Amino acid sequence: MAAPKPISRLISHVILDLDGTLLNTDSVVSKVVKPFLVKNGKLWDSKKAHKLVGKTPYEAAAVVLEDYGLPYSTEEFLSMINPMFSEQWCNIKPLPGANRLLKHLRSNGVPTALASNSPRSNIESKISCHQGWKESFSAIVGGDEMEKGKPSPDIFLEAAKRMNTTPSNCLVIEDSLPGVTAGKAAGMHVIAVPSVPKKTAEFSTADEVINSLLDIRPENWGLPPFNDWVEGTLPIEPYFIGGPVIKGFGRGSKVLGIPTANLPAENFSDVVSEHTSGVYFGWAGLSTRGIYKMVMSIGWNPYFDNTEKTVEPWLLHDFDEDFYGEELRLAIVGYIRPEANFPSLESLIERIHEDGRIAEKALDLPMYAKYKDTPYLRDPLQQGSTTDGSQAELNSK
Ligand code: ADP
Ligand code: RBF
Ligand code: MG
Repeated sequence: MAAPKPISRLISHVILDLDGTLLNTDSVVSKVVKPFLVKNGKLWDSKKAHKLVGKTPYEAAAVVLEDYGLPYSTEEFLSMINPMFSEQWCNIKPLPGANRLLKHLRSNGVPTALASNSPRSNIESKISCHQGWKESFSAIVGGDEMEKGKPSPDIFLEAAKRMNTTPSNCLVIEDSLPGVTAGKAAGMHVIAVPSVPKKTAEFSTADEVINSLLDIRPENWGLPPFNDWVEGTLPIEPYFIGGPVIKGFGRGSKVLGIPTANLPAENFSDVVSEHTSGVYFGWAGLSTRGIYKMVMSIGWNPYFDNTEKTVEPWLLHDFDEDFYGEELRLAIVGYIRPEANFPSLESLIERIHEDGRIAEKALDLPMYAKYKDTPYLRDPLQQGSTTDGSQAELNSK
């Protein structure tokens, strides 16, 4: 990740975007638009979805109509689709790190505003589904309150005004290009958290580009640091995935000397897409062998520039043989760092070994060690994947 540019950091106020920054709205967009298209004899193309990021609902609707050649006016289309969206507001999940960030800003008394291209009433509905969110914002500005939405700076300028501060004191956190453009045009500091993978180069106007909210370092901006990192690791809400070990790219052992037991990501694509790419660790259960410490990457392996998001667990144990086809269960309990590119293969290998040492040590801490006994890891009969521990325990009974 690019280091923040050296600028004077006198940040006292934070302004957050909502959709794609705090909330995983994209998953609901496809849930609503997909069936609508099917009804109209069209097929949803997930590769076109990125075009909707950062747009006002009106602009996004116009793009869909044009892309799929639908015979409606933008107004007609919106009036048909808006009720379907309203039903989904509370199904939109917070992105990884969103709750943590809001809690942190709130408990440290950092005034925080929400500035979104969405209409004010939609914003209110969406945030009302999440405990503590409404109280986290000292100002909320919606797209319908201003003449021009992002990329115009107006929404951000208004947010600063309502917090009684000046733009140069404000740090904007945004996932979209129009949002980053708006923040810079407002004279603010901007962190980009692109929600479209592998497009970081387009965000060069931002002061910093990070992979997910988990990677924010508030102290870089003169704000109070997070204090939940433990020995180079960040505890996460554990999640559980598993399946038969499949063939990967055939380069883990050969090219890196680090075998990774690949899992079929399509079996739990919802779980994998919900979690940001990065290096994580936890426990691995192999049905006939036992439970082992594990460190893994989830993502596109920037060094190799893969086109598919893969799950690559390295079990921290020397095995005498391969175990393709065997059932592998993972309990993922903590985060180490974002995926990165490296100047050389040697530096990538060195970094992965460092990740291994961090995981090895951290997993002895009681807060992580306790998950070694999760029944899900041991039970060879339990199929599929779950996202939370209680469910995993229920299923394995
Ligand atoms: P592939 O590209 O097919 O995943 P790798 O070179 O990454 O091939 O090797 C992974 C395979 O090596 C695993 O599927 C597993 O059968 C075996 N293996 C042996 N030791 C380990 C280990 N410590 N961690 C992960 N996989 C291991
Ligand atoms: N690949 C990258 O391109 N960048 C990374 O930062 C990265 N980190 C990894 C961390 C761990 C703990 C492991 C096990 C793998 C990592 N890899 C990373 C993935 C590696 O490139 C992948 O396992 C091989 O490409 C094998 O397919
Ligand atoms: Mg592999």
